[in-house]
Amino acid sequence: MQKLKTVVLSNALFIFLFSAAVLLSACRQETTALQQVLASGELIVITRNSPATYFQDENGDTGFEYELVKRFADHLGVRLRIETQDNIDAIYQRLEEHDPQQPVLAAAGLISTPDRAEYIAFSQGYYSVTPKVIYHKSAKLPRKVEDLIGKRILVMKGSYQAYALKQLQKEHPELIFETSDAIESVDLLRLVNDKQIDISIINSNELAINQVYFANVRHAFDIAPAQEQRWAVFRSDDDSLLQAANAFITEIQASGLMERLAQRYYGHIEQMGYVGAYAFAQDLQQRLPKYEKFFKQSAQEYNMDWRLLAAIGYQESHWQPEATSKTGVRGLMMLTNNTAKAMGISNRLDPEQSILGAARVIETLRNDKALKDIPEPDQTWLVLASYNVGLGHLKDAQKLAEQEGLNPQKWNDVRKMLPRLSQKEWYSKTRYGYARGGEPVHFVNNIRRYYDILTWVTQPQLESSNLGNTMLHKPQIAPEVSTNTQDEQARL
Ligand code: BLG
Repeated sequence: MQKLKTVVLSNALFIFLFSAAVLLSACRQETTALQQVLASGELIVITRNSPATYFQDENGDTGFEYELVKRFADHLGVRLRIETQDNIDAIYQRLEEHDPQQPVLAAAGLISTPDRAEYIAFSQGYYSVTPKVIYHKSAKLPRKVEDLIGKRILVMKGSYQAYALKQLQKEHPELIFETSDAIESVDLLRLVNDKQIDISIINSNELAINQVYFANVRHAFDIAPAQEQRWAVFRSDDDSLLQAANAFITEIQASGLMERLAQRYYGHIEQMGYVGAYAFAQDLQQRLPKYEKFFKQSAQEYNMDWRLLAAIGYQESHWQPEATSKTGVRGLMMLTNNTAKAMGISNRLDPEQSILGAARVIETLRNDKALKDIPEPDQTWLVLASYNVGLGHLKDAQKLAEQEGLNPQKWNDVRKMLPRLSQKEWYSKTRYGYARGGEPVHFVNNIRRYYDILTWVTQPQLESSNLGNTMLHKPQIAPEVSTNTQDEQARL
């Protein structure tokens, strides 16, 4: 009897355990990767540290990929956990070895190649790039693959570029190249810039971000047609996370957010042109170091970001202390005679004094009652516009904004009004009258761009370079940069 009881009991226990196991596994099966992410409240993203993907500046985490995945996490309503790997192979390996209970997404400017297809599933494309051959400007321009033969070529291990070169080797067996898993695109640019290698291949977006630092680098032809960058996950039957990513990508492409982000991160070549970018790179190395200490001193004295002062200086004179405008305004920071006098500056052509004068103008403007209570970053942009066009005209534009039902405290609204100051129908009704109102809009746009570039110089990736060593790394106060449109979908 006792024995029977035990058997019955152990049978019951077995049935119970068995059903529990079946139930559990059924539950597990039903929990998709997306549900796991939502339940854990956290999206784990694997990326790499590079100017085109993810890096940190004085405001914290940033980078094109970072901005995208941060918005994706917000969209899912979860926290973002960023994890970096040292190279592309390591990123894919991390996907392959991930704990199935903790889904991970890779967002690192990845491009799909057939050799990854077995283990890795890619999202739809979100940004198109072309792989560009780069070389030193003193070398002969390579025009075709044959011109690369016999050159010292180095690319990132595991990258699309390495894959593309391998494909080309089938037709051109004499094409020899090296790969390294210890370098990033910015290192490759530096190696070409310093003539330590002849050739590398980097994506157009990486070139766009970095061209301004490497004055000796030029790009030749595209080694392959345009490729789509994609996010990636470990390949499995469960594509829920990838589906959610695809829906998100479609959405931000349709809303124009993707385009705005791309403009912000990769747009300065488009705006400056390659020639402008080469010139900036040169001036960054040759001119800025001479005046950097003056920018820092004045910025510190008036509690502002030295790079903002430097960006104004580049816009005003390309860091040339003897610059003269058509209207007779002079010096590195282009002070008018009256302004110089008002700021206690005796010699406008002395760069140290000119910079100090400019810092005082900014300090005066941001303490003026018309501007002092305006939140950042708008205050900075409105101060800059006043620096250029004068506070009276700026106030006129603010008034026009108000009359139009716009917000006089928002740069995006005021900048729409400024050009009206050169049209009689509008300026005739203003207090201060005619002004070349288009100029301050252009002025502020350019300064923001230069300021962004100068900010990127402080990227950790560049700190080891010669260029990085000449720059100060942390500002006193960093006004928030960005914003092209209204309060908008985040900072852009
Ligand atoms: C600015 C002054 C403002 C002044 C306005 O002119 O100069 N800013 C400085 O001196 C820093 O103070 O406003 S006012 O005080 O209310 O009269 C208006 O007079 C300088 C501007 C003028 C501009 N650059 C700094 O941005 C300039 O040189 N424009 C001419 C360009 S071009 O050569 O004709 O193309």
